[in-house]
Order: sequence, then structure tokens, then C-alpha cells
Amino acid sequence: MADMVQRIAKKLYHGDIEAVAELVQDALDAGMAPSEVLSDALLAGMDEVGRDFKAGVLFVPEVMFSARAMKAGMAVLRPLLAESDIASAGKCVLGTVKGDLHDIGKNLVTMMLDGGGFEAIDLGIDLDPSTFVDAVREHKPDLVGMSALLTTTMVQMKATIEALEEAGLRDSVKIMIGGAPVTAAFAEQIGADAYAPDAATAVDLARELMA
Ligand code: B1M
Repeated sequence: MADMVQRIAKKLYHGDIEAVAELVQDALDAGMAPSEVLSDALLAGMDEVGRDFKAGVLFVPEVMFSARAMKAGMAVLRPLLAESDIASAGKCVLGTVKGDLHDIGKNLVTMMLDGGGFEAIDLGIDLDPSTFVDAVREHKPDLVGMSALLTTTMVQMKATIEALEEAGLRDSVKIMIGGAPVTAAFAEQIGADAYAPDAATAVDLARELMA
């Protein structure tokens, strides 16, 4: 079994989508518990991807392939995990703020959160503060994530937090922000709970915020 776990983690690291789906099925057929496949093979593999991304060993395209491979493995596991009632790491709604069309970083964060065991709901781009408010009402997430790539749209993060406050929803969620022009100081200034400089750190921080 240890050999199988390592093979899945390795294929995941290398973004081999088909092999991951096949090996996950093989592991299940060989009697491994879905929860073990998830934690020991898939999540462990994604953690390594996250570490190497932070360290500059892996780059965006490679991480995207790994995230897709993770998704393929999860597609095999998900029905079984639902049956065994394994809790997700937390629910997160996230998107790019109003006026901003950049979505590559936000997509990466979504995929990494997904890969980290979160239920990550991608709301899209160019989102009015009211869209975040509606999404919090609808999905009742633990976390709200906002991405901005333009200095001119960063202010929409503050507007969104204010909209959540006005709707009486601010205290029901933790708020994480990120994007190239965003800083930890800005996060503090606008009352966000966390700032992540990259997708791997976003997963670490999301876990900390859930603790
Ligand atoms: Co735009 N653009 N762009 N662009 N673009 C930048 C951001 C810019 C820095 C380029 C430059 O001038 N050097 C500049 C902004 C300047 C500024 O505001 N200071 C700029 C500009 C000016 C513009 C336009 C205004 C250009 C024009 O039309 N005159 C225009 C604006 C459109 C709009 O949004 N309204 C525009 C348009 C575009 C394209 C559509 C052509 C395209 C976007 C395509 C797309 O996203 N689908 C584009 C691109 C690709 C870029 C650059 C080149 C690359 C951005 C990117 O995807 N990086 C960018 C220059 C640059 O950054 N080098 C630039 C890769 C991505 C993985 O990184 O998004 O930073 P990033 O995400 C990281 C972290 O920031 C973090 O994790 C991610 C992964 O590690 N992160 C989070 C991101 N979100 C997070 C959320 C979190 C946590 C972490 O929690 C929720």
C-alpha cells in the first residue's frame, strides 16, 4: 500500500491527470480506504507541490497540472467520501473584485484550496460587493477570498468588507485577500483577517483561520 501511495503522490506532483485517476481507482480496488487515499496520497502530494511552489522549484503551469490531477483523483473519491461523511476542511467562496478581470492567480488559489480539502466555490471575476454578500448568504462559507491585480481595484476589497459589515455578515466569515499589489499592511488597514502572497500560503492560512 505504501508503494501505491507514493506512486499516486508522485504522479500528482508531475501533473499526470490520467495516471492519478487510474491509480486512485487501483488503490480503492486493492482495499485502501477512501480517506487514506485522500490524506496519505492526494493531500500529501499536493502539500509537496505547495512547498516546492513556494520554494520556486515549481511554477504556475506545473502547479495547475498538479491541481487538475488532484481534481481527477478527487472525482474518483468524491462519491465514496460523501458516503463515508468525511468533513471538508472548510467552505470558501472566492473571486476577483469589481473592475478586475485578472483570474489566473485566483484560479490557482481556488484549485489549491480544492486540493487542500476545502470546498472552494469560485464566484468569478469583476464581482460587485453585493455578489460576495449574496454568496455568503447563499453558501454560508467559513471563508471569503478576494483577489485583485490592479492598484485601482484593490479599493473594492475594502468596499466588499464594508458591504459584508452592512449586511451583518462580516463576523460570520474569515476574510483572506491576495494579488500582486496587495500587502499584509493593506489587509490590516481594510480589516481583512489574512493576506496570502501566493496560492500555497493561501491554503496554509485558510487552515490556520479554520483552526
Ligand atoms: Co493585466 N496588469 N491588465 N492583464 N496583467 C498586470 C496586473 C500589471 C502589473 C502589468 C504591468 O503593467 N506590469 C498591470 C497592473 C498595474 C497596476 O495596477 N499597478 C496590469 C494592467 C495595467 C492591465 C490593464 C489595465 C491593461 C490595459 O488594458 N491597459 C488591463 C486591466 C483589465 C481589468 O482587469 N479590468 C489588464 C488586462 C490583462 C489581461 C486580460 C491581458 C491579462 C489577464 C488574463 C487573465 O487573468 N485571465 C493580464 C495579465 C496576464 C497580466 C500579468 C501579465 C500577469 C498576471 C498573472 O496572471 N500573474 C500582470 C503582470 C504581472 O503580474 N507580472 C498584469 C500570474 C498569477 C499566478 O499571479 O495573479 O499575482 P497572481 O496570483 C498569485 C498571487 O498574487 C496570489 O496567489 C497567486 C498564485 O501564487 N494571489 C492570491 C492572487 N489572488 C489571491 C487571492 C488570495 C490569496 C492569494 O486569497 C483569496
